[in-house]
Amino acid sequence: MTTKNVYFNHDAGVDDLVSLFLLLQMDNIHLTGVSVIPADGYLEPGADASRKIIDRFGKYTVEVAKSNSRGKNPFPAAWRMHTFFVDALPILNESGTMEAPLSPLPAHQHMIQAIRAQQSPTTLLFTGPLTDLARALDEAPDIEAKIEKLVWMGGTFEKGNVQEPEHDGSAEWNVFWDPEAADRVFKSQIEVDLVALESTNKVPLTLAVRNRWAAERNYEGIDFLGQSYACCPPLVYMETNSTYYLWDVLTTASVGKPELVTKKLVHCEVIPDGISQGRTIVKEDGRPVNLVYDLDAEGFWSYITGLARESAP
Ligand code: AGV
Ligand code: CA
Repeated sequence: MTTKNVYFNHDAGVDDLVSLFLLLQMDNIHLTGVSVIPADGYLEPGADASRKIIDRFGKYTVEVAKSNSRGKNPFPAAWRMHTFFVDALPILNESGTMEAPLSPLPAHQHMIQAIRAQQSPTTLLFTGPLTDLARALDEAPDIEAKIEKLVWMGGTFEKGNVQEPEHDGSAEWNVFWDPEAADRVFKSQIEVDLVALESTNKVPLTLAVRNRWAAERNYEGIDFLGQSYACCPPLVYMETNSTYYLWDVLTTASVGKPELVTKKLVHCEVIPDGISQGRTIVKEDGRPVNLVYDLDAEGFWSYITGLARESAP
């Protein structure tokens, strides 16, 4: 089977870490590096949890780097605490060791090095803000030609999920954390697949999903899914600001199995400042992105549970 080079930059949320676990199970993917940015999570437990997931569930080892980027608009601490929960899961701490190497380089330089080290182009998977990519492009413009595409969970052309004073609510959080970085990346020539908020409406975390995982907890990997998502409230009565969708996991699944999603070309731009900062808007002469607007939800659930089932060592 031919494999695709993927470099993964994530921000240490529950679905970011679950995404790493799933990437490691994909036979058609060669993970060339992982980096962690402290946006919707904390840095130390984010890097530690990543290394432990690689140790426990990876068929090969992968180097992990920590970002030294800082955002403009911080995520709520209550959400960020989830990183500590995943990092503390007994299944990740049974061995009491951390073997996966930690890079001495900051994330953006680690990514530059990882892209340059491959003969063939690399697909970038980002499930948090784009700060490290914006910095990498400024420091090493040569990498742009070696980036196959960017697959990003970010943005929305419908309703935003930022509810903060001094903002109008129109933005998605990964853009809002560092709107200037998203603007910088959108000004590059890199092809972008966008998994926006509306792309994930069909995959909320519900009790039915939880129960399916619980019923199969004898599989170590499915138990890991259930345990990880145990700290997020499920969608029961109505959507709230704390409702969880499988945002990053869908984005990751679309890299491993592109036929799960349907995309359309949209021209857009990012609003870099002001009360709508981080908003993505459709604009006729804006930059093109491939927006995921539909998906095979049942195919998605069986793909990720199938990967998790096969993860047993
Ligand atoms: O906006 C979605 C992004 C995804 O990358 N994150 C969570 C995913 O990792 C921010 C976010 C929005 N609502 C949240 C978020 C919530 N209720 N809890 C935690 N994070
Ligand atoms: Ca994320």
